[in-house]
Amino acid sequence: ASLMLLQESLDSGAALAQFEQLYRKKPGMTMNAARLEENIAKNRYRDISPYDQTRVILKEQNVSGGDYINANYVNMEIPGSGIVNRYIAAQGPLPKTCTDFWQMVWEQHSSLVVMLTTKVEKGRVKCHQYWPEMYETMDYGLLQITCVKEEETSSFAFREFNLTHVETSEERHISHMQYIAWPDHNVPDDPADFLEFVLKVRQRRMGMVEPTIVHCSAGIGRTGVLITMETAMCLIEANQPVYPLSIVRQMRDQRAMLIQTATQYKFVCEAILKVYNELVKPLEDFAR
Ligand code: PTR
Ligand code: PTR
Repeated sequence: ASLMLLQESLDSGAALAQFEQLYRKKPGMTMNAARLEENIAKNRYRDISPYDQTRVILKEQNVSGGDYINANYVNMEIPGSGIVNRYIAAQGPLPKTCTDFWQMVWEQHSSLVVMLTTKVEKGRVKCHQYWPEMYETMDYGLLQITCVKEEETSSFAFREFNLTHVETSEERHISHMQYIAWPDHNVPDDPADFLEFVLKVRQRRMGMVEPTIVHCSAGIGRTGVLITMETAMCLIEANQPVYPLSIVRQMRDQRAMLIQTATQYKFVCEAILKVYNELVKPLEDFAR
C-alpha cells in the first residue's frame, strides 16, 4: 500500500516537493572537526563535511597527525527483521588521504568497498586512484596492499585486494565494487544496470556485520542513492512499508545531504517501484 501511494505522489509531483523540503542537514548536528586548520586540506569539497557526532574517528594517529577523515557511520535499521545494515559513507580519497582511507578500512574491519564514481569525469578529477594496479603492491602507511583480481564490464569493475599489516603481518581480503556508468549530480545511465549492481552488493554483503564503505566523489549524492535502494530492497523483503522520504531522513540524520538532487530522488523511487512491480507484486498476486 505504501508503494501505491508512492506512485501517486510521484505522478502528482508531491513526492519531489516533499523531498525538496526535507532538511539537508539535521538541526543540532555540528561539523567542527572538518573546519579545524589541520583538517581543511583533507576535505575534497569545502561545502561537504561530516557531522562530528557520527564521524569515523581514526584510532591510531594518522600520518598527517590527527584522527580526522571525511566519513560518517550510516546505520540503516530494517524494522521487523532484526537487521541493521551498517555503512560508512565517505568522500572519494584525495592523494593525501589515501593512507587514512585504508587505515579506516582496516580499523573498521570492513571487507567491502563500494565506489560509485570514476576517477575523472568531464576532465575533472573526482577521486584519486587509491589502489594499486593489477598484480601490483603498494604501501599505504602500515598497510601493504596487492591487487589480486580485476574484472571490468562496460558498467562495473570488480577488484580484490590483499591487505597485510606490516607490523603484525595480519592479512585480510577486501572486495572492491565500482560502478562506472554514473556521472555525479546525475542518475545511472541504465536503471537495469543499477539494480543489477545493487543486487550484487546485497549478495556480497549478506550476513556481513562490519560496515560496508560506500563512496563517490563528495560521498553524498550517489552514495545516498545506493544506500536508499538497498534499504528499500531489504524493507520489501522484510514485508515492511517503504517510505523513501523517511529513508532519506534517517540517512541525513547521520550524514548531511545524502541524495543530492530531486532527479536522483525520483530515479531511486522509480527503481523501488520497478523492483516491487516486477519481482514482488507478481508473487503476491500468485499467492492470492
Ligand atoms: N560549493 C562551493 C565550494 O565547494 O567551494 C561553494 C561553497 C563554499 C559552499 C564555501 C559553502 C561554503 O562554506 P563552508 O565552508 O562554511 O561550508
Ligand atoms: N561542491 C561540490 C558541488 O556541489 O559540485 C560538492 C559535490 C560534488 C556534491 C559531487 C556532490 C557530488 O556528487 P557525489 O556526492 O555523487 O559525488
